[in-house]
Amino acid sequence: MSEASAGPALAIQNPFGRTHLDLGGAWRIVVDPRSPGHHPPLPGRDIGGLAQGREPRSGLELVEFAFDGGPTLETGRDWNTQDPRLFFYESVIWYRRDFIAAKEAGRRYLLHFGAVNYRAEVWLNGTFLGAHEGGFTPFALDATEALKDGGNFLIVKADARLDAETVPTLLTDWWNYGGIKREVLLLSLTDPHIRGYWIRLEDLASRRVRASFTVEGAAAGDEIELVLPALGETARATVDAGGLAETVFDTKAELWSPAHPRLHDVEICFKGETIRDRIGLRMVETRGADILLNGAPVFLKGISAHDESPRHDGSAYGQEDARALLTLVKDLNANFVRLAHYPHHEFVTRLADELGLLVWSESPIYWQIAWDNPATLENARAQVRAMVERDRNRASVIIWSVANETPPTAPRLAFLKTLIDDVRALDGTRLVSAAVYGRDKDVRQVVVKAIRARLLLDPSVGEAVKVPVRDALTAEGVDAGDRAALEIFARGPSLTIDDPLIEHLDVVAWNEYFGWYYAAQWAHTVPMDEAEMARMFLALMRDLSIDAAADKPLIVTEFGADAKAGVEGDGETMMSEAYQLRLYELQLAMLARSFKLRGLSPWVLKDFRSPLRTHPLYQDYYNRKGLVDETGRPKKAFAYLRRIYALLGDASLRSRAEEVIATARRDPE
Ligand code: GCB
Repeated sequence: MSEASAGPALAIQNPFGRTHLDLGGAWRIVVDPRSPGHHPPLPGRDIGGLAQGREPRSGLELVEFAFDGGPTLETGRDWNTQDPRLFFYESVIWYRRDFIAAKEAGRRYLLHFGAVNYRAEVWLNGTFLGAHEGGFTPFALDATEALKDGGNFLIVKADARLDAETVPTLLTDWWNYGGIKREVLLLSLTDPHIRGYWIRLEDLASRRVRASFTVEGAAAGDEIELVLPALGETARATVDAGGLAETVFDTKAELWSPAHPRLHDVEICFKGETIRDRIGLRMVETRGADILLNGAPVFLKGISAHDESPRHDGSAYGQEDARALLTLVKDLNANFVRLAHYPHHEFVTRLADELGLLVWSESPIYWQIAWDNPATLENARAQVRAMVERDRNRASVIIWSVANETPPTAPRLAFLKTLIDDVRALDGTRLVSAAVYGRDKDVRQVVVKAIRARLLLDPSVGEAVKVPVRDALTAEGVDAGDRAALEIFARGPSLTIDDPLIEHLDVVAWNEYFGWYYAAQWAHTVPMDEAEMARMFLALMRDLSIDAAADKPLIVTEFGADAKAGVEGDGETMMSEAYQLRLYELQLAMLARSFKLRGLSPWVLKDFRSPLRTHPLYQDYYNRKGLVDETGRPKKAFAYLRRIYALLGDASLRSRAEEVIATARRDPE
């Protein structure tokens, strides 16, 4: 098969639930910063490069690369944290694994990859099987032809290079961990076999369940059996000519919820083989500004988290890391976790099902993307599709998010609208969202106007400040002499999220940085230094309220402050735990005034690696907005949020506003 005609990279449902050979562990590698292995730099000569695993036939054949004698790396993990020389490495590494397979006639063999960041090309025994782009979602390549009964060699070129056209681009506030980061499994399947299935509650009152299957290979007329053994329920579906099968049945099964995360064992029987899974049944909808879970309003007490573990440096891997991360979330008394900014491992969403956590799952469409490039759109669509298809069976996942903090331009709207339509077509049973940053211009108009009005109304402020402030207001068309108008701006400013994208979302999600970035960002708009502006911002938060320009639920998906664990200070010392705590108190008091607020997921659970955070004393390549440090040690704000979430129980922040505010005041600094 030529490289151009290699088949599409289709994922397969529940790879661990299939007969498989685990190809994880140590693989031989070649670190290849300029990629000569693929295209030997000698014109007119082709010895097959690294991909073909070609050995020289005599001592007079020039070969300048080889796996043998070279180092190894563990797969299923990033490369950056396995060798200090690779910490900042963002280019190509070739991986090779030799293995023995027992190939049976009549079966189909797929190579499944949990995730390779960012681009993967795969050869089995010198045959090119296919390529995949996107560092956080699974793909599977057909290996039936190329696989040998006996010894095999598998070669993967992992390329972590990002650019302006990739998804995401090079500019992210997280580490671009490279490599074969998740599992590699050789799946042995019947022919035909079930590639995907989706079992979900369709009607709450009747407990009607719909189960859909996609079958690969000719199978029209064949029967699939779906069994819930504990309930003694069996449903049957017949495969049609297109390889699809569907069945609908009423069940006695109990519903899933955070309070009762009831999962049901299911068995899917086809061609003499059984796939086992554990499925929760629940309904999520919105009504006005409410999010309803199984018909009842739910308030999302959440936290955002990157896919890193408190157990070690680097990106998370394995069941233990998933447990460590979600244990911290449970310790916080949260019922909701925002898995930012890309799909985390399937272990995480499966464990969230078990633990009863509601999940926001997000695509890596982040900040600036090549909105006008059709290839970038196709890439984004494939990544979103893979995210949805992988986790459609997880009861925990209630929100698909298509993007984070993207600029409100027309090309971006068209791009994201395509993705939103895709998500709705793939899964009409969940809510669709995207985190917006509130248009800077509008935030600035409201808050800077309020601050200017406050300055003019304050008798202790001198004319040297007031004159330019008056001029600025006049230039914006505000009568700076109208005291009543100034009081309105100053006393109860209200900020309305009106990004045009929200019209297309089920849930409006807003990332805001009051008390952190905004004062530095807008200090130049008033004749004051940044510290004065920061104080005014903190004071303003006590009065500000937040709204959304739609009758939809609003959740604040980010706010936060960096704090280096153990750094002493007070409520006026940025980077200290005390400042972070103060910011959380002020934020919660502010958010408690919002009528539409139905949840929050502050930024962020744990300090995480970022190439943008270089301050040697406080950051050292960590974003320090974690409520716990990189080893999992809680900072002061962790205990505070934990107490608030306990206090809320099932109630909303607004309904307990007075107690929340009082708790903050009692809190020692
Ligand atoms: C944001 C981004 C997030 C950053 C965070 C920060 O708005 O969504 O990825 O890490 O701010 O710390 O600045």
